[in-house]
Parts: sequence; C-alpha cells; structure tokens
Amino acid sequence: MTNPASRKLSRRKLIVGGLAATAGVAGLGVAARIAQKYGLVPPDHGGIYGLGETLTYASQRLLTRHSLAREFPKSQISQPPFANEVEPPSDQFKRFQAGHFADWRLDVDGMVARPTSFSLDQLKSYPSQSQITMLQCEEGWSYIAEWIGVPLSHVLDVVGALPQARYVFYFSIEPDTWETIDMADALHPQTLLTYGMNGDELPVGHGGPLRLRVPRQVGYKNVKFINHLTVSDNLKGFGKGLGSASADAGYAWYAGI
Ligand SMILES: Nc1nc2c(c(=O)[nH]1)N[C@H]1C(S)=C(S)[C@@H](COP(=O)(O)O)O[C@H]1N2
Ligand SMILES: [Mo]
Repeated sequence: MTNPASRKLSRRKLIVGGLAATAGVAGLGVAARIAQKYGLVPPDHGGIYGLGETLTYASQRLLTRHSLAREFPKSQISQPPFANEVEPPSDQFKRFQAGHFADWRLDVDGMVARPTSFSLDQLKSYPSQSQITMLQCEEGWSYIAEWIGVPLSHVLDVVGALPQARYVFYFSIEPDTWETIDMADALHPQTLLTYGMNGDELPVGHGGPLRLRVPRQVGYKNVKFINHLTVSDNLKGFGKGLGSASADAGYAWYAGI
C-alpha cells in the first residue's frame, strides 16, 4: 500500500531522475524545459546558459523542501563567534543605537493583506524560536552560534501574505544591501528574524537589532540590520531585477548549502 507521502516522494524522485536522465540523454535544453514546466528554474538562470544552476536548484527544491539545516549542541558554539563585523557607519543608525533601538521599525508591505510597521518589542512578543546552527561565508570560514528570533513565517501570517506570494524581499538599513528568498525558504521553520544570539541581544557586529537568518543558505543571504520586507510574486522592481544585490554583483541568487 502506498501512503500519500511516499507517493509524493516517488513522484519527486521521478521528476529529479527524469531531469538528470533527460539532461544526459536528450540534452540540457529539454531538461530546462521540464524544469520550467515545474516552476523549478531559479530566477537568475540566465536563459539556457545557466543549466547547471537550474538543475541544482530544481533537485534541491524537490528533494529537500522540508529538510532542516544541521543543529549543534551548546558545547559546539564558537567562542567567540567569528565576526565579519560590519559596523553600519551611518549617523541614522547611530541614532537608533543611542535610543536602544526603541524607534527601530520593520515595515512589511507588498502582497500582504495588512501592511504593518513592527517595533522590536512587538516582534519579541511573538513566540520565539532558537537554533544552534552554522553560518558559512562563501569565502570559506564559518562559525556556530545560537540564534534567537521569531520565525519569518509567523510575521508573514500576521500580515496575511497573499496566496500568490512567491518571494520575500528583505532590505537592510545599509544602502544597496538586500536579498530575496522564495516561499520554500521564507516559510521554512528555521528561517528566523533574529534579535538574539547566544542567550543575549544580537550584537550590532552580527546584525543587531534585527537580522534574517536563513541557515540553509550561505552567509551573504543572512542580511544584517533588517528594516523592511516586501512580499511579491516576482523579482522585478529592485536593482537589475535579479532578486538581490549580490545577484546584481554576479553572485548566485540561490546559495543553498
Ligand atoms: N547588512 C549586511 N549584511 C551582511 C553583510 C554585509 O556586509 N552587510 N555581509 C554578509 C556576509 S558576506 C557574511 S559571510 C555574513 C557574516 O556574518 P557575521 O558577521 O555574523 O560573521 O553577513 C552577511 N550579511
Ligand atoms: Mo560572506
């Protein structure tokens, strides 16, 4: 007897196996068309030239949609946490900091039923989650820390993200620093708007007062000093329309680990 879950799984296996086999036998062009049909083409695929990436994203999405980033015991927390410290130098940020971030707001707009401006206290009043996970920079270094925050999925619930939503833009107060993730990552239980680290406030050097933690993607997707989210059904309208400042600069939009 097959239960619905295993049927779904075998369908996934079939599509992924099919993609790989098609890529091998009939050529990458056909595999690309299949990937497109199933909505598995990453937004920065670059036409038929980015096929390697298309296949990586497609297989990853089909097989690991629900998989969890590895979590570690407390004893493995890095002491001290390795910081690629970014002190946002702006006077505007320093004013927020001087006021203990009481005036910091997270504005959420776009395809939501109830656009909302959240204070940090509001975000902290929601059920919090913590995780001990590794942050990995694309340049090779990494560290393990405990991250504390509210699941992004909860905030999306509060604002009523519309069913057509496909991406969440997240913007830093730091100029030209923004990213997007798809809904699979936005609604993932380990994707948190973090305000705490290792049992304390999230240090400014690590992105305080608010940082998006996406432990299934590399460091640069984990943007510091978040003050704005926009929910959308496409990636146009910001920068070159590739879905992130890093993609505009030539890095992969999807940077899964
Ligand atoms: N606002 C902002 N967020 C950022 C960055 C940045 O320069 N500005 N650097 C990214 C990169 S490339 C990495 S590897 C991590 C480093 O995080 P850490 O300082 O906690 O080690 O932050 C990411 N988030
Ligand atoms: Mo990085």
